[in-house]
Amino acid sequence: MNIPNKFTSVVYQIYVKSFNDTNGDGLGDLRGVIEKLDYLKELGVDYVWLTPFFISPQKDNGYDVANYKAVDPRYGTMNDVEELIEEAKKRDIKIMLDMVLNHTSTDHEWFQKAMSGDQKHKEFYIFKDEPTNWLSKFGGPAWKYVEKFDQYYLCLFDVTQADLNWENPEVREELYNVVNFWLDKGVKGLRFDVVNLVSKPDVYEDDYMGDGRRFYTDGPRIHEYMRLLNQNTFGKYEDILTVGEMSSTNIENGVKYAKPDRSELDMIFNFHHLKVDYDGGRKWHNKPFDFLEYKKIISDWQLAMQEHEAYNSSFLNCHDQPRSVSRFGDDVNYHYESATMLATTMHLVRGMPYIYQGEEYGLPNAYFKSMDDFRDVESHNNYEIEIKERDEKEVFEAILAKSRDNGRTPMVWDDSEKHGFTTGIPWINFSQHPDLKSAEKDMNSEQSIFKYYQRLIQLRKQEPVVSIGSIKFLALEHPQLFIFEREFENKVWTVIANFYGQEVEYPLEGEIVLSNIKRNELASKIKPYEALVLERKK
Ligand code: ISL
Ligand code: CA
Repeated sequence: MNIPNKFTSVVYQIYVKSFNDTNGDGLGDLRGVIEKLDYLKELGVDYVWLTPFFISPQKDNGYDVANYKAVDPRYGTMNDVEELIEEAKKRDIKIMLDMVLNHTSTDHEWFQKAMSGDQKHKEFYIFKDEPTNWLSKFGGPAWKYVEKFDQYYLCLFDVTQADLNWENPEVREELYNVVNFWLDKGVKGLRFDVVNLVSKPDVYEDDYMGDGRRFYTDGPRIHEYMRLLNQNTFGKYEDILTVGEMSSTNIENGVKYAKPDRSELDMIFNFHHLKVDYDGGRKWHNKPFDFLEYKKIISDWQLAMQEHEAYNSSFLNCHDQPRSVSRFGDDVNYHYESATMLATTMHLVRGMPYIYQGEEYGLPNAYFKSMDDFRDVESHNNYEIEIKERDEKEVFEAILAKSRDNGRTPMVWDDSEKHGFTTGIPWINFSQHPDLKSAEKDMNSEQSIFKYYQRLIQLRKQEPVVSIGSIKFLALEHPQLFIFEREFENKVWTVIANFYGQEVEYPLEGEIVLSNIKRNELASKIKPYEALVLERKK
């Protein structure tokens, strides 16, 4: 059976800075990625997505690009990128790059020219005489005053990340040019950063109901822009995989972005399922995750995308999120079970699984001891804002739970002092979890999370029921179990996952395909954090 690549592939995300350092400066680098290609091949992934390594002042770790077509020397050289593409290709691995096209660094030549008064380049950005009351995603106002012009420029993220003016066709042309530059080098995948924010409204007005996002999220011309991007860049090729990172989008727009006959993108990331532990919708206010809400969001998105033949992405981790094993699992008492249970659900729903570095051996949250350990601009900005209003301890707890740095601690390759990540001083501390397990230790253990991921990846390649089967959800009201069925031709797989540390009764029927607790009979209760796949014929 010949199933298109899109359905059988798995993506592995590398946060270059924290992956593998080969020259002892404490920062991961491109040669470090080349060095680990065999490891990735062994895991069985098809694409490797690299977070930005372009020239950047690193105010937001490379998401503030100062030159899209040059490699930041701290990560390596253009030759390294070319070698990486080549070496990956030898192993049937394709490279996916991160395109940050909503904003540039204020160090970018375009912005520098704008600041020198060059009108053409001023129109590359969004300068206004009056600001609105919109808030930045990283805290504080979304406008920065420039005395020289007595004007403000829009910055939805850090003040050093100026939003580009996509209404200006010259800007779009320049950005197509950037994308084509990398496609010409043999890049086979593209991840577009916050790309649903690029269409800004015609009129800039104050938001009396929120932080302004409703005016620029999935903005008025967004679908037109996605089609134009497609036509002018990757759409000219046969085999480029695309994913758009969609900030606060909704199902209706999500379907549009990913519906194949609209010629926009292959798939999107949405984050609604990763906000179920935001108390009252506020990121820096913790609450235990709302399991019923979580299941409802996953099933609503899955079913809507299925109905429109649009493809999903499936993920719990990335460089902006706390670690799933700490957040939804139990990284102390059921480390292996909860890591593999979560992986089972992510790999067996309908869509392309994204594995984030370290996830494959259950890397936990950072568990840092003080704010000095944190590097992330969002964490520091919000800490300062929140302690003005609330108890400092409570704020620190929230940072511990939600900081993006949870996902940015270096890889723990082995049990040596610097964990095989570096010979120098790592730019950010290793996770301080008291029982930190290395990739090497996991690999040699009876219960290897890595080996379980290998199995899940193989199943996708061997079983059409995984890659192209239909999906339906069961028992959405069950307080403890996540249950769904996949179906292809006469084969039905039931996936049962216990999201909690308590046993629970549930009737079981069928043949065991996969079990994360080596279950060999159906008579007993579902164990803590158990995941089970059962097959029956229709
Ligand atoms: O984590 C967030 C803040 O709570 C999100 O809003 C996040 O910033 C959003 O998902 C956008 O992320 C992407 O663009 C940012 C960059 O900092 C992130 O690392 C990137 O993934 C700006 O380029
Ligand atoms: Ca380095």
